[in-house]
Amino acid sequence: MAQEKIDYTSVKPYGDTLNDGMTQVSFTLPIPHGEEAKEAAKRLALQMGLEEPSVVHAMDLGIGYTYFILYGKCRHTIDFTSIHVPKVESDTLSKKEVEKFIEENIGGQVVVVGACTGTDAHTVGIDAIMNMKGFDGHYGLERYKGMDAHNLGSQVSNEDLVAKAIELKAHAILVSQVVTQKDVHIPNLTHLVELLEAEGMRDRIILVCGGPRLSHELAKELGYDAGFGSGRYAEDVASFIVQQMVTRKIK
Ligand code: B12
Repeated sequence: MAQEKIDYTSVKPYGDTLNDGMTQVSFTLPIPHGEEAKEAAKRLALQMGLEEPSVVHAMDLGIGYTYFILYGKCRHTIDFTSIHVPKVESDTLSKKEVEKFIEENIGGQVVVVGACTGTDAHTVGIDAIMNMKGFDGHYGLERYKGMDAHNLGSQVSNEDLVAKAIELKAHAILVSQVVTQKDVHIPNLTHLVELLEAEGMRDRIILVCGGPRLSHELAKELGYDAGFGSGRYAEDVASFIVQQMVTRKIK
């Protein structure tokens, strides 16, 4: 089949044929299940920009709530060529390459301290990056030769994290923030930067945050060196840290 030419200045969702706009959405409304509910969902989908919406699934959630899945044709397009997202600018090396890089360019151990901070109790993200067994087939920093990784766990205060970084003479601090309700992560992440500045150590430490709703752009805005979101692995972070150490001459 010949590849159809795609106009990147005007793309829209694809279902069966290019540019048919076919889109699936799902949502819950606080209304009782029934024909009126389906009609309400369709009208809402129309307002969302979906033409010819059809309800393909409506499920009674009880207590007057209904869950819907709808299909429709998206009438909007997006200019893909106009999109530029700030991204972490470092080459991702494999675990072996990172280890070789440390041996050849750094020499000693790279000390990394990490935690999920504030009231946030979600340990899985920081464990995925730091723990020996890693995540999704990618080993964590604890398994890297040349890295001395300390995972402090969750609900760690910024004060304790900084104290540990000082005690261990850390080269990098990793912070995980998973809960972002009511923007609770913003003051918490900012507070850590303020503490590091007050200790006079911000310039000589690599400060990285991560979490499913954190972007590199936000991380930079808040005074971090990098931010990593979903789908990132230990090697992305390790590569960034070791390359920064060399560029910024952090010892
Ligand atoms: C498991 C889980 C829990 C468990 C956590 C157990 C544990 N030990 O971690 C429990 C049941 C305790 C829990 C509690 C709560 N949870 Co919860 N939880 C989840 C859930 C289902 C999965 C999270 C997870 O483990 N993901 C897997 C990991 C591997 O992914 P990740 O965290 O994104 O990490 C990756 C990247 O983001 C990145 N990364 C993450 N951190 C870092 C750090 C660095 C330095 C770097 C480089 C990269 C990095 O790398 C990782 C690998 O790629 C999510 C929903 C979901 N499906 O995501 C809700 C979710 C995160 N929870 C949520 C909420 C609201 C809560 C509670 C507030 C609920 C309540 N009302 O009590 C409490 C909060 C408790 C607290 N004080 O924090 C919301 C958060 C909404 C928001 N926008 O803030 C979510 C999204 C559910 C939802 N849709 O509402 N939760």
